Amino acid sequence: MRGLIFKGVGGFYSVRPEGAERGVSYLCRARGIFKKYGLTPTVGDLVDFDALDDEEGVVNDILPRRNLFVRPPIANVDIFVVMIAAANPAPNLSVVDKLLVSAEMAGTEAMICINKTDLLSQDKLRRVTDIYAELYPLAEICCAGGAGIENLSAMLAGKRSALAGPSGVGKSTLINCLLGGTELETGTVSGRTRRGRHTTRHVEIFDTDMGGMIFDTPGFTSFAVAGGDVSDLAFLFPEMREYLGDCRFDDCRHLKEPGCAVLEALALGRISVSRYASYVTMQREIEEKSAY
Ligand SMILES: Nc1nc2c(ncn2[C@@H]2O[C@H](COP(=O)(O)OP(=O)(O)OP(=O)(O)O)[C@@H](O)[C@H]2O)c(=O)[nH]1
Ligand SMILES: [Mg+2]
Ligand SMILES: [Zn+2]
Repeated sequence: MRGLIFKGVGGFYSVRPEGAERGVSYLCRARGIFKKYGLTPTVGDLVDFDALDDEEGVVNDILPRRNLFVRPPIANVDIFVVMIAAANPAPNLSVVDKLLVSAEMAGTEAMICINKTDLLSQDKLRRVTDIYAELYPLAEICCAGGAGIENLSAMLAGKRSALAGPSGVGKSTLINCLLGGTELETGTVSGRTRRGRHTTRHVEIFDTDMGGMIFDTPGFTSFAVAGGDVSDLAFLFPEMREYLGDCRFDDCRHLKEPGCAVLEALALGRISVSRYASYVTMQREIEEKSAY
């Protein structure tokens, strides 16, 4: 049978057979051969599986993926929603940019969703929105009061959307908002450190009423972009792409090279200082990794 992995916890995969109604699922292990080839079934995968009885099964094969993310581990995503909070926790733009880069690497549509707009004035929010407004679709929402939820819901209608972002920004709260009747566990944000409490521990897919699916994922505070497979990081920054042919050196890394078109665009304010800082951090991380 064919089915969708909609949840994965500790080597057990919950698989819903294609065409089956909500609530029908098999708890599956992956066949031993997977480990041998370094394959890991991932939430979002379409798989071939055999039912052993009414409740359990074995995953035989993973059907070709449209895309795959390592952090959070998800597959076959239509739109990758980078979620942050206006405050509590304060936006970490370096994490935002890493997530956006991971979506560019996966070749997936990306957008930014800013929650908790009740906690910050429009004026202060603009410091963040000004950076991204021309780069990615933006949605401002307030799960607490409901503002912007309908608009976001329309943007995600019919798609497989994945919510990714730091712990405590409100990913699970948003899913509870979007899906009447769902009661995902949500956590508070620690008063002292202003960090989330890592309430969600595994990835899970939910059906939306707008004919789509939404992935809840565990939050995190920091991560490094995968090194080996990034050959030209600047291509993963949409605002840099147009300058890339114009640098004096073909192998320009856009760090300190003379005649660099990216640095020139930065000086002219066409590339934001914050985005460029993220680029430099990621480029250094990638170079350190490949030095091993
Ligand atoms: N003020 C305010 N608080 C909100 C809003 N949305 C969510 N919260 C609160 O933010 C806290 C964290 O929400 P969660 O939904 O657990 O966050 P999460 O992103 O799922 O966190 P992890 O599962 O740890 O990754 C909860 O206490 C929510 O009540 C909002 O719009 N405004
Ligand atoms: Mg959560
Ligand atoms: Zn350059």
